[in-house]
Amino acid sequence: TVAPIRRALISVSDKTGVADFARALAEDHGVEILSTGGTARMLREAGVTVTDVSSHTGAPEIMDGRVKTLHPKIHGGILGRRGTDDAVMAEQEIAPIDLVVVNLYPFEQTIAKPDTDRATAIETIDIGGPAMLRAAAKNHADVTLVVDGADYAAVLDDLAQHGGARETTRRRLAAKGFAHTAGYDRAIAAYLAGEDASPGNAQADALPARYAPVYTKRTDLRYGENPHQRAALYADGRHTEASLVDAKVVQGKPLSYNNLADADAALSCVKAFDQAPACVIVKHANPCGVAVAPDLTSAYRRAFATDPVSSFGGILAFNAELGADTAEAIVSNQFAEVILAPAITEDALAVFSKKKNLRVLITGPWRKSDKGGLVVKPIAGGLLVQDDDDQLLDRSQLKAVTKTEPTGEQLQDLLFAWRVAKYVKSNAIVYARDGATVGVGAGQMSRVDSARIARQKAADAGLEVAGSVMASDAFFPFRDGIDTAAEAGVAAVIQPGGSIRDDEVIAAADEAGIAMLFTGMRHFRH
Ligand code: 93A
Repeated sequence: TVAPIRRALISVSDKTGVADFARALAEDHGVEILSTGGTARMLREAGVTVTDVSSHTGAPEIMDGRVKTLHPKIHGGILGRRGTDDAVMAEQEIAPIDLVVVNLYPFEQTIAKPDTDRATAIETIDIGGPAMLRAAAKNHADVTLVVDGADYAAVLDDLAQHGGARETTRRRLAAKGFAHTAGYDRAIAAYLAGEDASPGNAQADALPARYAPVYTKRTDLRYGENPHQRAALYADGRHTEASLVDAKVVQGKPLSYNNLADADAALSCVKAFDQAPACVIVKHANPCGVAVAPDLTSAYRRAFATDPVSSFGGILAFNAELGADTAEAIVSNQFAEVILAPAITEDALAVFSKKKNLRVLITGPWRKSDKGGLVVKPIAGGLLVQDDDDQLLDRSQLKAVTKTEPTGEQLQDLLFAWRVAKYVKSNAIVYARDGATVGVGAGQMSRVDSARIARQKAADAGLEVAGSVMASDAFFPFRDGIDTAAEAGVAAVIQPGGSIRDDEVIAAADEAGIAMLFTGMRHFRH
């Protein structure tokens, strides 16, 4: 069935697009518009004819707006059952309200600002908005609700094509409304419980507000990890730097599920480098080449050289503005799935535009360290929640445990390799030299296998392992990992230490004349 829309109540904090929507309702469909203080003012300025809620109800907005729509003429107008309640509505002079357009005081955005005091936060708890929203959603048999400007078009479409709101539209919007208030109340509850005080509080009783925002669907994806899996992309609604969800997709086919997952791995790794231009190439969620260099083109060439075979169809991430020379270097050299950078010059975009299918993303700038996130992993019957692995290595904690100590250059490379290893799935082994990876061994069940694979990959790529350094994301349980490194000619090793066989492992390094540092910190990534 189709529900007519003759009278609408519009009361919104986020006023984006609402003037055009209201104008279309009034002028194209003859809808009478009721509105609250700020919204009414804004609509009038935009030339839309509006009736103030206060003149409609005969009750002024009072208490600095705390009570503006909480009135039987409003709630009766929304909740009245068309047919059943007609008599009482007539008797009480309650005019039906067929469309409710609300979005709430921006509570989460307000508390996210560091200078928000408690009184301001409390005043930002919307009461009238959720009351109308819930009323409209409850009575969706007759009433249409819009909480998201993205749905303005759907309502206008229904009006244009069906002369009112279709049942499917009303039901969908009602569900969306209750999801919205559910998230809103959860954020308030978490705030009052003091759970949002620390940025990523994995140990809070309830998931912290900042991790339990309302996820809204941004887009359906063609499929998930495999073609038989359905998938979609949801946005958490908060503004985050270098967001992949909000990144500008300049060109190319729509991003797939795997593209987005790999882009995320590439972005998080490249963000770890803030001292020099860096390039990260990811395949199947693992970096297969990483390099820092004086310029992005050299960084790209060296990252690619680590593993040209795996880099085919890779996801390439950069940490600085990407120019035409780098774009040329990529396009003339390889097939890539996704390129992403904080900024890309017009000239570079012109180069990329020749590759129609290549997906190009501009993320916008990011700050040096982006700390305080949570990592969530679903398990049977629940969720594992942990702080993001955002601890940086404290250099003063580094301990030289071998007879030889690393040279200055080796130390630089050890720190580079350690940084990369953090983004490689465990068991992670990274060989590196002169600010570039030489071989990456990822995701093996045994550490010595990862060491062998990294060495084999370096050999396949024609790279010399001798003289390079090695990083291991966790300690070596046996000396075999070091023996493998020694055979390959590795000069220095960085690893957490802490195995019961550390003595044996250190002895293996000493026998081979390898310098070894313990970090005291582990970087498992599963
Ligand atoms: O303070 S309230 O909880 N009391 C109300 O009666 C009320 N009615 C609507 N806040 C209320 N609203 C909210 O005002 C809406 O949800 C919307 O977010 C905002 C719009 O106010 P204005 O039109 O004055 O900008």
